[in-house]
Amino acid sequence: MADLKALAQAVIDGNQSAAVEITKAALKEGTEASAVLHDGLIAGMDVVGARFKKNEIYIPEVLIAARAMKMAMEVLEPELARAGVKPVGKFLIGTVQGDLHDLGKNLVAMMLKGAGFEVVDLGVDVRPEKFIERARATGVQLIGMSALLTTTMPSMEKTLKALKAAGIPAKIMIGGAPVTPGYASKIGADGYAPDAASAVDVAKRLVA
Ligand code: B1M
Repeated sequence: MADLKALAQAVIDGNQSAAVEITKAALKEGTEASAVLHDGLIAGMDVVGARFKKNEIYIPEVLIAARAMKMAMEVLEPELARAGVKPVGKFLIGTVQGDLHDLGKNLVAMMLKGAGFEVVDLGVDVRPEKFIERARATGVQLIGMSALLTTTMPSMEKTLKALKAAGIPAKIMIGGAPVTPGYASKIGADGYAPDAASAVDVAKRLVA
């Protein structure tokens, strides 16, 4: 039986090799990829976030934990994506300008792939011009923006306005810890989701 508590602890400790090995072992013995994700990796990162908030740990520890989670997520991604059959839509995603947080955005991208979306990931610190250029080049139906800082939320509004001004027809959805449904409607986004699982529901609704 896979020890997902040990996996959470590996993330907390920033132990990359343990995080990868436990993830591989759990998948090999048939543990659901979503359980590995939620009960192992996200559970560990939640503890890291709470400790960081209380100043019990600092940025280097958080970064090391985030790297461990990222390495394990690379192992998990094909399994999460396996459920997808044919693309139900094309989705362009990125973390907005000024913001370097990508774990949540990567999870959203993975879940979308798992749900059958073709995902174009622009990475982090994405300028509005880059969103416009890639949206034009790929002809996506949906664009997703992620922000984890209150100071980078205005980049969402700036990007959204730039996309509209450039005549990009794609629907736009936003998310990230500080983002609220109220903010989404205030800036005129077509959708908002609080987490990766509901992001899939919102995306499906927007392409329906
Ligand atoms: Co930063 N950081 N960080 N950080 N960091 C937060 C966000 C913070 C809340 C910590 C705190 O103070 N308690 C705080 C922001 C405060 C605020 O503005 N409200 C903060 C700060 C201040 C900073 C720095 C400014 C610190 C500094 O340098 N003084 C700095 C900024 C750098 C920058 O971006 N320019 C910084 C740096 C970093 C690290 C590099 C060390 C690292 C990021 C590593 C990486 O991402 N590769 C980091 C981390 C890891 C965190 C915490 C601890 C964890 C974030 C995370 O990955 N969560 C975070 C504290 C916390 O959240 N408890 C914190 C796990 C992830 C799975 O959840 O990203 O929320 P999340 O994604 C969720 C949902 O939000 C949603 O679905 C995801 C999955 O369910 N979602 C979407 C996300 N995007 C979506 C898009 C959608 C839909 C849903 O549609 C398109």
